[in-house]
Amino acid sequence: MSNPRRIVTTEPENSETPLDKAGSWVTPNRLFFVRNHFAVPQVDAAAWRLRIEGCVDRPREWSLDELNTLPERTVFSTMECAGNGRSFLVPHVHGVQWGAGAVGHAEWTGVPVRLLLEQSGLQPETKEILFEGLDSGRESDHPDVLTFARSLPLEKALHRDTLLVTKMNGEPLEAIHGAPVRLLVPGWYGVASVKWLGRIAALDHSFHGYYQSKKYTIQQRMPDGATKKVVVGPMAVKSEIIRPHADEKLGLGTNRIFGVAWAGQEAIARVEVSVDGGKTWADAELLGPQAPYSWSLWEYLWEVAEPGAYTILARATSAGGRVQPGSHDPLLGGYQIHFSRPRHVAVERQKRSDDRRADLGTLLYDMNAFAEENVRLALDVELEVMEGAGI
Ligand SMILES: Nc1nc2c(c(=O)[nH]1)N[C@H]1C(S)=C(S)[C@@H](COP(=O)(O)O)O[C@H]1N2
Ligand SMILES: [Mo]
Repeated sequence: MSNPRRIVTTEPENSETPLDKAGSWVTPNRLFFVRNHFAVPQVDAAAWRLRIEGCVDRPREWSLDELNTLPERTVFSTMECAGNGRSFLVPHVHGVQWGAGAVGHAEWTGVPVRLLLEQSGLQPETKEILFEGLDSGRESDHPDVLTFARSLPLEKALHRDTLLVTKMNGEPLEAIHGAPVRLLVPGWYGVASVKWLGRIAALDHSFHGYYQSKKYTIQQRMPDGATKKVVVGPMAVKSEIIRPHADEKLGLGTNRIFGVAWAGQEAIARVEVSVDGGKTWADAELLGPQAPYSWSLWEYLWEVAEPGAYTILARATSAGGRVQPGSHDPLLGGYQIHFSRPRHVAVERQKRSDDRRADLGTLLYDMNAFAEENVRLALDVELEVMEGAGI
């Protein structure tokens, strides 16, 4: 079957979710974007072992069968690459030239990392947890062969929603997304969610590997005006317009503006739309679940009486009150590109033949079923019981 994703580079594959075709709350696996630094490693699931070492009383290795005896948990979470949208930056910034589609939303299932760390006897001096993938290769600005490795602050690593994922959208995790086991760090930029995990180490110091000192860092402005280099972590608040498409020709009357919005560890509280380039704003309607980690779908029914050229903008606000900015902060470099990007459309006098509201039902794809199941709540209860049993 041909690859339905939008290819950005072929070796290794870096490809985007075709957002214009995937207007559903959950992004199907075959459409979910791929971000690889190196070739996909060949991993034999039967021979695979996950080593836990460092500041622990009982270092050990886990096989897949052993891991599968521990209680699982399911989390819905949006994953976005920190470089998503880089191709829209002016001036040009070096790196993979992502359009808007290095983002997706999925149902992730796996064992909380915390259960393994607790079994290993974490020592009190532990500061960070290091996660290392089984892929390796070279970068042009580094002399040695590199592995893909990232650390997390202890608190985030021990959060019950930080998972060793084996299923994505209820299906076995695919090789390209990190099989047999990848990390999911919900609400954080995708770079934290290390694929093809081979090793976890408890560290009594902070880790400064290539992918969190040379790459995936931003400058942060301090209260005294100075700047400091920090590692990209939690995702910013952002919205993306899915319809109308760029340069789409619309007719007079009701036009549906539709999109997604996400705010990392927070839920989305509000999305506003402007059809006059940012002079005036009106509230969009949020559709379906608004939950921490998950993106929300939104729509705005736009009544247009006058033909002409229009500039549409969307602006998201998180539950905690963070507001999507109107421009890219240069201190962020080629990462965390979350400003409201104008979408230019033309409205013409003649009536359109298709009805853009008719497909709303299919766009909402099983969303109500997910909300009714209330999967996350059910799993909360289950984990509590297991923890009480001393796991
Ligand atoms: N081992 C390993 N893990 C990795 C990467 C990688 O290249 N190697 N890429 C990271 C980045 S930058 C992102 S955005 C996500 C993408 O996950 P996906 O390819 O499943 O969408 O994986 C992360 N985990
Ligand atoms: Mo990424």
